[in-house]
Amino acid sequence: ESNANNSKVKRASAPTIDVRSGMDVESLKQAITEHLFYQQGRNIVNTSLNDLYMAVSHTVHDRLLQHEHKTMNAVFDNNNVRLVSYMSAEFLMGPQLGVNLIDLNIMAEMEQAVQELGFSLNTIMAQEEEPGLGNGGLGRLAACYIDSMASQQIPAIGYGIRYEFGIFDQVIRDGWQVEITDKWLRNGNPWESARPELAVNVKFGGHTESYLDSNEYLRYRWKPDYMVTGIPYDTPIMGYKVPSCNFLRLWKSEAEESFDFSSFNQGDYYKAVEYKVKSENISKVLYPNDEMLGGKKLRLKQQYFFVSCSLQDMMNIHLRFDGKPQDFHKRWAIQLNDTHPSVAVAELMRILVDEYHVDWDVAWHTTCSTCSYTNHTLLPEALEKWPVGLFAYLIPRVLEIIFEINYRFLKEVSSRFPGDNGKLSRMSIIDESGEKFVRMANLACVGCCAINGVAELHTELLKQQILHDWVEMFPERFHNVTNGVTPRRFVVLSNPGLSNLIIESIGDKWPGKLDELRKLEPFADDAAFREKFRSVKLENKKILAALIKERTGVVVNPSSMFDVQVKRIHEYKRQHLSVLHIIALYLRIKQNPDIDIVPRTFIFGGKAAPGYFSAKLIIKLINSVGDVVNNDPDVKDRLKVVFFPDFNVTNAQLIYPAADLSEQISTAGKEASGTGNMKFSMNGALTIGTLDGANVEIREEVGNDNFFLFGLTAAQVEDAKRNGYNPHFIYDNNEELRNVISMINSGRFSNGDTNLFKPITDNLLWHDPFMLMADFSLYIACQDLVAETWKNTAEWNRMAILNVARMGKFSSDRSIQDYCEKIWKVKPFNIRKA
Ligand code: B1N
Repeated sequence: ESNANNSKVKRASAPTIDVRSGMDVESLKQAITEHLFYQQGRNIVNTSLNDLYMAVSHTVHDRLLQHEHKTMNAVFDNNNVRLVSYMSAEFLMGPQLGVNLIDLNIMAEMEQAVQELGFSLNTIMAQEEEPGLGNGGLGRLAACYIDSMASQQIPAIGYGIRYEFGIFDQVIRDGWQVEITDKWLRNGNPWESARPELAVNVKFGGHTESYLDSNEYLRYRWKPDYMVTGIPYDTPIMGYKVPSCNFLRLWKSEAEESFDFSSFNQGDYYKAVEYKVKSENISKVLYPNDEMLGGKKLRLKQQYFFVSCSLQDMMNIHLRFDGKPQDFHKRWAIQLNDTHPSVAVAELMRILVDEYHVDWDVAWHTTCSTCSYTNHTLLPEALEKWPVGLFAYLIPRVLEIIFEINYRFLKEVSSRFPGDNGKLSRMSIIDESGEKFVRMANLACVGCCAINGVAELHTELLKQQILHDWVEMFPERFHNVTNGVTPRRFVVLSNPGLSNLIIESIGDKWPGKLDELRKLEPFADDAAFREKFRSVKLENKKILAALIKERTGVVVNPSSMFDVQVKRIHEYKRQHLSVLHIIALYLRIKQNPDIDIVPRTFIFGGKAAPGYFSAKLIIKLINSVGDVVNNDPDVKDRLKVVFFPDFNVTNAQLIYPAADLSEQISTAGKEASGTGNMKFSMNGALTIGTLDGANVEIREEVGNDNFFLFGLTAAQVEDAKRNGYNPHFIYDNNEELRNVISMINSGRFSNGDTNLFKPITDNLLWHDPFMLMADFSLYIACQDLVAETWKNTAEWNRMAILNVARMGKFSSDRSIQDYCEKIWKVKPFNIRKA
């Protein structure tokens, strides 16, 4: 859509088979050597691995562009197609080369091409710096969803921020987390194309004024202090074995040129430089807080910046293809990934009313019909709110529009619920209980035609708790869409052993149609199949064991049970509950060194928010317990504790396939969904978990007998809190628990320092907001059952195979189908038939 032409734009059609499109081994080899020479200035004999990685990736990128070009031509030429705009502050993409080869169905051809050039594809793929533009589940979900939208042939654009620095790299020094900046663009990014011709400007600061337009209508305009330019960078997103290719459009902030020059011309060079720095800072770095409010001014600037850029871009596309501004909703369905982009509701109103002079009521209908909102958390500390003063200072016109939306909305509330002042103050977009705040969730709920939670339990709790008033007002807006993950990345790419075994048994349709895995069920009772399944798992564990040795120095036994908890470090996720279990086992060994105990390797991984003291102390505790347990001769290597540093998508792809036991042990009612839980099961790990988030549905699918359940339910947790929960009482009455806590407090894991871990143990004994004490004995009993089951290898593998076979529901393809039917009302668009 780059030719700025006022009539319909046709792109020149791309050539079909040449050095940039051929998929056979010879064409690929030729393309790689050409890229190597003309782009990297290298020959095959003097190339570095990175230059070769770049040449291979450019070769693949060329082929993606052809598909993207054809898809977008077909979509935009059809005025009846509604596109999805998935707006997210985070896209945790992970490495691109492998999945693109799978989607294009040329993995084998590329392997051979690279081999004939004298290299190995695995080594080349390992060169890739992953784009870690997200914190955890929420950002990775966005990445799975754009993969599934392309695979389901849903025309879509992912809109976000091109952070120069993604989530920090984690290193462990002396057991503590240290954060290193993630310079992911250092060696260049072969997957993106800058599109400076599609740049847009975003206003900041200043004031607003009213004026009369030529028809004597009262209008408002915003006189900003300064403007920032957004430059889009596009990355093609290929569908799996279909010709559709969407793209991810990420915005980079730069100083607005003319502004810069005016300042420069006046001779104030330093002011111009300062302005340039201030502008570029907006897309500089991802905030590393997961479910914790930062409240930083720059974060609000990031949100408004990418939302405004994206909406302007969408409007430009809409108008270029003959749309009327008020028909925006017919062209676009916007999904707001949590409240981070929810300022879109007000910004779309501003664009329609101020820039295109659409009547308020018409504009409001357009806006509400365009936007939908997904909530991802019930934790109060994650609910975004911004001081009204900050809004007024940064985006004054947007605040005025929010006030107007709120004024009209509250009138509606009082006519529906006369005299209910509590409801009015709870539902108001403005929190006026103290210092005034703009509540972003309320803005989203007012301006969106659909609101959804991310797992059945989560949606129910959302309706009962934080959004109860909204259900009474707008019951038809509420939906559940249970999360999913893409089996292309998390099984086909990361677990080739298992994939090939499945293909041998039931064919190769399942990666695009995951319900097909049901056909594996009968194989669970087939001893020969179970043996192959076991040996695939063992190979994966050997690979991980080698990596653990390399990264941590710890030697682990691949035939021990790999008991894994990888996810962000957070008290509600209860990594420390697993630590209590480890110490309990250690104590059993110390009390009886000859005890018969199932050998286990405990593997932890995950990042803590840099300012989250307790989470960082939990990392230190894990490493400290590991130092003692791993080196105690009494243990005889039966227990090992490993903290795998820098858990990211790349490392995750090596960890899930090697897991035997998946720890999903959050306090019931706290984890909205979880998605790691799904990745583990798909790779044949058994879950030990609470009835929380999507665990509930996973257990429903795999069957109660194939899931290790323990712990209080969400309702029991609430009851216990209401009735005055007393963790110390539980401690007083459980000897094993007392011994575990005393061992920590004795300084045994801290070179005699009895204070180091006090903040953790004191919190557990006196507050325990996440109820570890209440669940401790249930967890230990369940872990004993896990160990008993492990002793029966045939039974364990039978259960694991059934887990794999019953994961169909958790493909992100199913989630996307749900969004299409329940929320977006869009259908697949077959570009071959278009
Ligand atoms: O979103 C995932 C869920 O599977 C997880 O259960 C949930 O914890 C996660 C502020 C968040 N909720 N909220 C966030 C991330 C970044 C940030 O700045 C909040 N992440 C989740 C996908 O639905």
